[in-house]
Amino acid sequence: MRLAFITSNPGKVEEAKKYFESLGVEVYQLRFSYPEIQADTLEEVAEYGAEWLSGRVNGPFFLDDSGLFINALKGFPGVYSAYAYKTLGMDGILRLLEKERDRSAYFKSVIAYWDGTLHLFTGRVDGEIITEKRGSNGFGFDPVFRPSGFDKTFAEMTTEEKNKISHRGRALEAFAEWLKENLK
Ligand code: ITT
Repeated sequence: MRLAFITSNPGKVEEAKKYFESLGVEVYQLRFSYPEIQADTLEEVAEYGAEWLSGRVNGPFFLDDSGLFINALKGFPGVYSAYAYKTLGMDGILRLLEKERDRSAYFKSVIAYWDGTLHLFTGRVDGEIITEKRGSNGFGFDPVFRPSGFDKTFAEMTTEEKNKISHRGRALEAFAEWLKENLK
């Protein structure tokens, strides 16, 4: 089986490819820009994007909308993570947290799969924003996020290690379980 992943982010594709490799499913990147609406939740953004694409893309596809939610910043950047990454960057986020004692945060990922109807799968991982960047793997905010119970940041992990515990890995797991059940 081949699955189209609609995204502009090669880092996300790498993770999904690695995850599905062992299950015999081939994931490929399809670049097709779609509107990311301003909304309060990742679910709404993912749902709108998938519905919009459904009339324009042939065959089944999935997309992933994700974000970093920092508790001391009341959940910011959250749904604005891509924008915050481009504008503030990791250094800007570290500066915002300079005087904060509570550095807890979580990543959340929502996968929307379209096969004629819409299916949503979510995953979350808790952790903290460390005080300086560490590691060079992964993408986005990985160098400043250390998942709870681990000494390494996501950027110090291999894709396989990150996939086992990450928000996206968990959403992919739920998606894969569903596929196994429904494609019998
Ligand atoms: P597409 O929308 O084209 O898929 P994107 O990078 O713009 O790609 P999002 O709109 O979902 O993706 O934005 C999420 C942002 O949150 C992303 O740009 C990263 O900065 C950050 N992010 C999401 N998942 C992450 C992860 O696993 N590790 C590090 N940063 C992540």
